[in-house]
Amino acid sequence: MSDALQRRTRVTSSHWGAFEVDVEDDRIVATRPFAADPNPSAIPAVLPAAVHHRSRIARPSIRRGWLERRARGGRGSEAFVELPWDEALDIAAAEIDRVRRSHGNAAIFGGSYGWGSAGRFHHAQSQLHRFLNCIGGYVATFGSYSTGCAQAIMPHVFGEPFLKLLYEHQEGWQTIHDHTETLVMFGGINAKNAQVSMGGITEHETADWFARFAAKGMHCVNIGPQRGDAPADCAWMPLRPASDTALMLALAHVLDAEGLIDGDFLNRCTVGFARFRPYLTGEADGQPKSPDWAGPICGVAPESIRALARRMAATRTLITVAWSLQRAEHGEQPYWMSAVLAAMLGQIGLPGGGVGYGYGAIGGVGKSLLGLTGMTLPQGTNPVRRVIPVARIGDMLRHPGQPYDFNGRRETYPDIRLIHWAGGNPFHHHQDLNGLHEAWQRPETIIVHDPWWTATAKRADIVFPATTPYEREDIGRTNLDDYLFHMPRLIPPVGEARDDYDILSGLAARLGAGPAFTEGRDAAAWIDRLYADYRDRAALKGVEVPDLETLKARNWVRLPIRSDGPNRTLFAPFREDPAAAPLRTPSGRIEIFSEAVASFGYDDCPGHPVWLPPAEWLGAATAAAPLHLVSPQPGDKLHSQLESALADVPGARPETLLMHPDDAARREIRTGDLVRVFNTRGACRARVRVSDDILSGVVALPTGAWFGDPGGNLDPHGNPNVLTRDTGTSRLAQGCSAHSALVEVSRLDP
Ligand SMILES: Nc1nc2c(c(=O)[nH]1)N[C@H]1C(S)=C(S)[C@@H](COP(=O)(O)OP(=O)(O)OC[C@H]3O[C@@H](n4cnc5c(=O)[nH]c(N)nc54)[C@H](O)[C@@H]3O)O[C@H]1N2
Ligand SMILES: Nc1nc2c(c(=O)[nH]1)N[C@H]1C(S)=C(S)[C@@H](COP(=O)(O)OP(=O)(O)OC[C@H]3O[C@@H](n4cnc5c(=O)[nH]c(N)nc54)[C@H](O)[C@@H]3O)O[C@H]1N2
Ligand SMILES: [Mo]
Repeated sequence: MSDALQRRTRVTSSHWGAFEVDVEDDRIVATRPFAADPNPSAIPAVLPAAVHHRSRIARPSIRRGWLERRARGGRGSEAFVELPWDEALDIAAAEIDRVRRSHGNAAIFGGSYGWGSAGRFHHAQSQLHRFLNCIGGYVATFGSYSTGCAQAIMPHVFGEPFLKLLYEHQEGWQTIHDHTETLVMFGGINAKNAQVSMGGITEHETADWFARFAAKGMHCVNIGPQRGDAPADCAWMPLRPASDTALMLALAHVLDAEGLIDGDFLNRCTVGFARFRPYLTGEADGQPKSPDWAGPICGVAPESIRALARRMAATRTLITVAWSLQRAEHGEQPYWMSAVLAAMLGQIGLPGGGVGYGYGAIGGVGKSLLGLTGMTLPQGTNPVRRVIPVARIGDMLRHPGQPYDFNGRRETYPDIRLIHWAGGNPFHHHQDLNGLHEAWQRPETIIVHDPWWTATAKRADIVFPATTPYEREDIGRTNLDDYLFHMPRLIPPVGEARDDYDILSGLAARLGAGPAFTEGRDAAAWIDRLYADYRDRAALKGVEVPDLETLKARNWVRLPIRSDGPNRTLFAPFREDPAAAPLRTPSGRIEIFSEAVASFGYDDCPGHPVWLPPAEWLGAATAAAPLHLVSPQPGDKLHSQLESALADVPGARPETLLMHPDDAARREIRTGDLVRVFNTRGACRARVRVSDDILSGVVALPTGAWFGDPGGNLDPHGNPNVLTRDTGTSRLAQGCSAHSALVEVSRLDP
């Protein structure tokens, strides 16, 4: 700390970690790793170029057709007119007012999903939600693209909100290191993804833990389509995407057939095994879910399944499940089934045993920290009580007033006239972007704040240039990390950019909600208030946090909130005495069969986990679309952020498509070749890397390239979401199904 003080190092924090920043003449000129980070991410290297990039939005801009005639068509193709701030704010406020008066606030969509800034106060989505609540409310969203499916199904199984399960109750790395003998990783545990954590991650430690696991001789198995999803010294069991549930059922079948089930645990701590077992054995439908059955579905030898099941029963085993498995059609099933499999093994509640979700998905999972809450902008209450599942936005725009199912309820889509988005990029993150582009033409008005001319900003009517975190002061902290940052304002706003807070204050004032929104505070006064609240809460937990002036002088501090020793084990008290420490499920126990889920009557999510093939996977491959596309997170950035500057690196775009040598040879494709990746929904370019690190029949194209041309044309940059299917995971969860798509690939002549 004193070191940082003497060097006057200017450090800032971000979703991909802390880093040092050099500033000269009001420009960011270089970034360097943060000294205390054992494995710093390379993502910030491109930041100086991105912050000052020509793709920054310079001034408030309004689409010409909308400005002149309120024309709806033309989003994404028409030119913009730049206006002075006051004029643009007047126009936007008048339009918001018109819509709320003539159609009510339920005609305003403010879900605004996305990973805007890591700073606590200038969190764009929180700012927007507070603003919209102050002016009468908005249509909100449930869940995330990350874990929306799990957020709906897992409370039926474990009785806890999924995020609480994730962040407050999972085994720490130290406990895993000390107790786990077999680590079975569905979808791997990916150091590339662990670079990132929402709100920040200062010490990147996932890779080091795996080195220690290897040194200890822990048996680690990565089950999935890509070898690279886990560190190189882990065993790899290649598996066809979307077939995990079949494999888990077969493992369960072996446990059952060979007498390896923990009957005492099932009796004491679960309900419904007797209703599930006839399905497992085949008594119910004539099909035993045996390794011989699962083998061809999964592309795994039945003998390997038997061997793994026996090892899992004989050793302390932790099953981990990547979030990607539920970002797929029927993603409910592998999540539920993983809990059933762990229950049958009977190690839930023992240190280093049971099941965990999302290790490696973000770097914060697995860190054992004392949770310190607070420092979130109060959002008020939303008078409009309408919420759609977050990934159903395209469906909502296409089907106003139409019914849909969600988690046991029959709901109706609102009729959206105005969309207001800050801190997200739906034309990066949503599925079937050509379909979204069509649906996006329907609302009367679209308002977007972003620092850059993203594909979403280009498809808006009113565009407000937002500052980046480097152009404003903030506090960086998350309860998944043990550091606290003062994020200094490093440079003045680029162009005429304003903070989201200032933009929304300007709109609120014009809509008669100025005092309600600002409470008379400027940004600095809000930061003071949020910080003081955080300090008070920390003090209640016995943690001393420096005052704000001290933090400003120091730039950052490490908080004494690590609990690296043996930590509390998920479900240990429940395991000990389920009657005394019941779960919050209807039965108080883990639900292998859920009466609640069964009562919904959904054939795509019945009362216990089942194997359900998705519409698109290798088992349904066709001559026109024979390859399964997975679209993982990119290793060199966060989603679509910093993309404009990365795309300037020679040879960086289009994105790289990973392809197996057999699939490449059949198509006369070699490493470095440009290809067309296509299906009936769209097409994009990509550059191929041929490698046997991917299962034959599967191709991987990371997300994050900016979406170029709409329509059936060729997206030039390689955005996989021109190919993905816009469908809910099931009627129960309605989550994002990004990983369920079939495609074909052909060589493009140079
Ligand atoms: N095919 C496929 N698609 C996927 C996924 C997948 O696995 N496969 N994964 C999904 C998942 S899990 C996620 S989380 C989403 C991510 O999707 P998004 O979160 O929408 O992606 P980002 O690129 O992070 O978008 C953040 C936007 O906020 C802007 N921004 C940054 N700071 C600020 C600020 O201070 N103010 C304002 N106004 N704007 C700011 C950035 O410039 C950027 O445009 O993608 C989803 N899409
Ligand atoms: N560097 C970087 N890190 C990130 C992000 C980023 O943009 N950049 N985004 C962050 C966000 S928002 C999120 S939500 C997390 C996402 O974390 P995850 O959901 O865990 O990550 P993905 O990269 O989507 O997928 C991980 C791997 O799952 C495998 N997979 C796909 N389908 C299946 C399947 O059916 N079965 C099995 N067994 N495996 C399958 C693929 O091979 C893929 O590489 O990552 C976070 N981390
Ligand atoms: Mo995510």
